[in-house]
Amino acid sequence: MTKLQLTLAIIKPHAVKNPVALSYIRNVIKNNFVVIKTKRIILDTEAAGNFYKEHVEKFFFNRLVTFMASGSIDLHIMGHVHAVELWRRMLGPTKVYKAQFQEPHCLRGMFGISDTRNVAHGSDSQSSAEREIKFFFPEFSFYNWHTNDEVRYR
Ligand code: RTP
Ligand code: MG
Repeated sequence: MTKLQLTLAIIKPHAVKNPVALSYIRNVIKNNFVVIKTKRIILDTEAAGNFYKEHVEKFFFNRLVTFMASGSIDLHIMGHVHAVELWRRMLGPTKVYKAQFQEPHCLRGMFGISDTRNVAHGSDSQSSAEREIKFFFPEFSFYNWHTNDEVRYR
């Protein structure tokens, strides 16, 4: 059996609140990945800051953390042989002006509002995916999820 690579996708608060964006994104996910676990949560600013701690020195850190704690976010652990790269390709460039002008059909090109409100997060490597999945799903088993944890996307 081919081993699936896992990644973590987080739908950001403005997209969770937008029914058109949310249903489009959910369909893209469902049609391209095996969705293993999903969870809707609200982060407090401390947890959001922890999640984004690699960016603590950046000028956008406070607004990113405040925004990510401003409403519900949807977490998805999802699998594909090239999960990390495929999801980031579907998201498109971080900066929305680039997304809109260079790749208007990517998710950030279609639904991004600003560099902070750029629709969704995607792990940038397998090791980031592992860290991020453990951050939000500490009980998740990387070794036997395929036998115990797979759930169909609802
Ligand atoms: P992500 O982690 O969200 O999947 O996005 P990314 O790898 O493409 O971008 P990264 O450099 O990791 O930045 C994390 C999040 O910080 C926000 N950001 N704002 N100039 C800005 O205002 C700015 N630059 C980055 C974005 O929301 C990005 O998703
Ligand atoms: Mg990143």
